[in-house]
Amino acid sequence: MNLRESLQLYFVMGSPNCEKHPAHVLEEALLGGVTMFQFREKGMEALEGDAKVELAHELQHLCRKYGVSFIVNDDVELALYMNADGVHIGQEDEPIEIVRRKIGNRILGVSSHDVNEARVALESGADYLGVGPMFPTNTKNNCSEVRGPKIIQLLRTNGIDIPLVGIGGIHTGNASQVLEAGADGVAVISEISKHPFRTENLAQVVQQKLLRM
Ligand code: TZP
Ligand code: ICP
Ligand code: MG
Repeated sequence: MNLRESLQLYFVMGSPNCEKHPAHVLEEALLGGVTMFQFREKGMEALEGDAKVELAHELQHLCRKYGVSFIVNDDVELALYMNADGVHIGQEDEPIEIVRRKIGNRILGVSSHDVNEARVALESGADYLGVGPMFPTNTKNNCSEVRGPKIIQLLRTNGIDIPLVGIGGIHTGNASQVLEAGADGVAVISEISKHPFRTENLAQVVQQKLLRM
């Protein structure tokens, strides 16, 4: 699978997002057809120190078992220490060029909210973009304003053709709007972390939509 294909159904999660053990949630999600995983251990009651590293290893092991890339959110040092497949950073994190230098040819994802941020990200060495929030979401506090799928269309018409996913409030009922707008896939937290047994439905919606486009 190339990167664009790997982004089709991108599951982002950490222990605060789960109602059952994160390893159990992730394995159900992998069985349901998740194509990429991001470990995002953030927010209230997020694990730190050894407990964070231990959970990360457990989840990485599962990703390897299913042949799915394991990406670490924000924590570049953890990603290097674990030999993760990549890193995802936001606009408030370390500068993109510096992270690129640190991680070599591992996958680098960058959150972008408009055409300018997207251009800077791709010129600075991003491999893919996470664009959002697509729809209202309660999962991320201090989330920036809802952009809607039209921001993806705007990026595409402005020549931004690198792999990208929409994120924020995406579920089985609205995922196809994000793909129609030109995304290569959808990134989701709660739709899978709260209902991992329903992953297959979402995977089917995404695959059907992409096949017909
Ligand atoms: N970045 C933009 S929106 C968001 C992140 C991490 C949260 C997405 O969570 P959910 O539950 O899929 O809306
Ligand atoms: N996009 C993706 C893919 N992951 C994130 N953590 C984010 C935006 C904020
Ligand atoms: Mg960040």
